Formats: sequence, structure tokens, C-alpha cells
Amino acid sequence: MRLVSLNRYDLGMPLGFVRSANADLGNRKGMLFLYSDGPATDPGEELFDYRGLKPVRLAVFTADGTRLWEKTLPWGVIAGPWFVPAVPFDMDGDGIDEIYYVNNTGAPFSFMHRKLERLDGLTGEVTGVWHWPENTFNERLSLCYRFYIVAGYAHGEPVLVTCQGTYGNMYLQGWSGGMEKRWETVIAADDPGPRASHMTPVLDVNGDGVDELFWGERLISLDDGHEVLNYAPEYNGHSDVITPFLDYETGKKYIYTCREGGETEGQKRVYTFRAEGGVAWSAVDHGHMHTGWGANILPGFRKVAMAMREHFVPDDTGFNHEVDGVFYFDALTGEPVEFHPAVRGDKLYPVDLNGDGYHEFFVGEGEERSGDILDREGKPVDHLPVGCIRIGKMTDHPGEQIMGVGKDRRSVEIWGDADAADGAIMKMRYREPYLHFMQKLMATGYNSVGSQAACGM
Ligand SMILES: [Ca+2]
Ligand SMILES: [Ca+2]
Ligand SMILES: [Ca+2]
Repeated sequence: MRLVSLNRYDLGMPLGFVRSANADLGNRKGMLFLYSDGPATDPGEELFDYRGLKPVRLAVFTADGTRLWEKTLPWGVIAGPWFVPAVPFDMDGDGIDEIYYVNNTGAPFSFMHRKLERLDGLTGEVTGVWHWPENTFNERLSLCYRFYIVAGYAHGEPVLVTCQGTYGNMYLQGWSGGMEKRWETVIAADDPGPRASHMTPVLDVNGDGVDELFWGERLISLDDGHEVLNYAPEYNGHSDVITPFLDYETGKKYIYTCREGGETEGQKRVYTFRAEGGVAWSAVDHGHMHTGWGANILPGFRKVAMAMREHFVPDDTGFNHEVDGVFYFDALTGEPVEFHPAVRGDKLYPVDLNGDGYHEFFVGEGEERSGDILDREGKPVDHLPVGCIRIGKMTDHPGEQIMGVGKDRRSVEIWGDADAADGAIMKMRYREPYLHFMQKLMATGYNSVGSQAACGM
């Protein structure tokens, strides 16, 4: 393995909060950045922290590192993924992504002045403004400001989806190419069934030509907003992780979930569903499952599913949690797997850097070994001195890549393996649009956290 910088984007200022997403710019590849030189914050009552918040900026670069435009958003835009999701997406079919994001020209918690704004991907010019729905106005802070923008296709037509709410009432609106409202779906807090997840995979799971949005443990049709399938009608909590994956031998799809809230008598905390419905396996009786992934690390490219559990530790100042379990399962059977990496599994981000079909791991921040690259057995093989922004199939270079903020804290680079070559498993993964397409949805929700979304399919 020979790690090299494939692309470099100089954002020209110290970086704190950074999200990015792949953008198509006609015959050029582009990259959207949403960033500030301060931290990000969360609308949760026990988490919202205004110290050091700085203005948020948007910029689009071409793959060669040329900045096409940048703009500083109004002071009412709070830095944080839930306040300001952004998605590059081509709704008008000219091959160039427009940029859709939630702007706010009023005070930070304003509803009156919050809007969905559309920018020309090449120039940043505003080409459309729509009032952002005030659906969650009467809810408490944590429920008020959880906004998502996602996108996908229904029989080849682009559909943009705007969403409000994660844990209680949930509102979704579908928009057609010219931003005509296509559908509207409301899932009330007391309606049965699961809440949303912090991540939003989009793919055509059942192969009928219409993408489904994984809204927690249920599928929403992008065509008309109806519930295609509810994997867990008896569950009313939310899942931190909901990741679709392929059984490479049979081509069958599965959905791996780790549940955060809604502990219910008689139900487990980790589930793998068959894509067509039904439980493949379940595990862990109690607890708040906080993160998870799937990684091809067993012989024959078999996948291991990781789940991490934590619990709240009361103190006088914060919302602190302690990890009390890291579990590894055979992703297809749920059988426990012996895996002893050099770094605890929840700090590892699976990424197939060399394209051989097995995942390597990047060690995330807050660890002595941060920046280490581990092989599939969990042994250190290389090191990248970057703070990871996201992982996945970001360029045409073989294998998957890591995007990180460099040591200078001002530039973002995409790192890949110079010797990478795509093997049979990578080629199988490419057949689903998921691998590339989800890289457009990395600046919404927690899709960019670790490798939770990127390790799917
Ligand atoms: Ca366009
Ligand atoms: Ca479908
Ligand atoms: Ca590999």
C-alpha cells in the first residue's frame, strides 16, 4: 500500500466544522464544502453549545483544486449538521448539480426566515428560494431543529426530499425536478413504528426502479412518499445505524441496525433484517447501541458487523457516556466473532483502500493511534496524519478513499492507495449506485460519521 494525496482543496482558513459532498459539474467532477473555523453544535438541550461558533461558509471546487466560488452564510445559520444540511443534486437534468441547503436570514432559531435555497453549482448564484416548513415550531429544541435534505430517483426522475424531525413527529416532503411539491408524508409521534435514524441511506432496495429512503427502520418511496416496508412496526425508538449490505455470494441485500432509543421488553438492540422484510438475526438484550459498521474481514470476504454500546454517566456538567461493550458478529448469521484489533472497534472506520475487497481501517480521532491504518486483522500497516472528514468512493481512483483535514488545518485532501486495483468485490459493489451516490448525501445528517454509510453495500 502506498498512500498518496489524490486531490487537495485549499479552503484558505483554519478549519473546525467541515462537511463535504461530491458534486457533478457537467464534464468536470466537483466537491461541495460546508465549513467554518469554529466547532459544530447540536440542537439537543443537553448538547447545544454556542461557545466559539463561527459563520458557516459554502464553497464548490473542481477536482483539480480550483475554487469556483464561496459564500459566507448569514449569522443566523448555526454551524452543525442538523441546522444546515446541504446536498448537490441535478434536478433540472443539465448534468450540473445545483446546491440545495437550509439557509436562515433571521435570528439563529428563526422559523420565519428559514428557507430551502438553491444555488447554481458553478457560480453559487441563488436560483430559487422556498420557505422551510415550520412543522416543528411547537416542539422542544432538540426536536425542532433536526433537518435533513436527501435525494434520489423515481423511474429516472430526480426527487429531492426535505425532512424535519427525528425522534417525535416526523415530516417529509418530496419535490420534483422544477421544485413542484410531489408528495408530503407525516409520521406522528404517537403513530406506531420506528423513528428516524441519524443517517439516511437511499437506494432502490427492491429493484422496482424507485429509490427508497431508509427512514430509520422503515422504507419511504421517493416516488410518492408511501411506506414501502416497515421492518419493525412494534418498535418506536430510533436507530443510530441503519446500513444496507450485500451478501456477495447470493446477491441478497440485508439491513444492519443498531438501536439507540426505545428499549422495549421482548426486543433486542441489534437487528439484521432481510431486505424483503423479516429478521435475519438479532442480538444484545439491553442498552444504548451508539455506533456500528460492517466490514469485509473474514476469509472469503465475509462481513463482520460491529456494534458499540454505551451508557449515560450522570455528572454535574454534561451529557457524558461511557462505553460498556463492543460486539462483533458474523453479519449474515449473527454468530459472535473473535476479533481483537489494536484499537477498539468503534474507533475504526472500515475503508477498502487497495480495492482488494477486504476492508482496511482508519483509526478515528481521540485515540493514541489516531491516523493509523490497520489491515483487516486490526494490525497497523500505515499512518495518515489527517483528521477524517469522510470515507468512501470519492474519486475514480481504484478502491475507496479517505478525506481529511491536513496538518495545516486549512486544506482538505483526499488520500488513496497509489497501488490500488479494483477486484471482483469492488466491481460487484459498483453495480449498485449506492457506493457513488451516497457520497452526494455526506453533508446531511450523520452520513459522514465514521464509515457507517460508506461501508454499506
Ligand atoms: Ca442542473
Ligand atoms: Ca424500489
Ligand atoms: Ca482492502
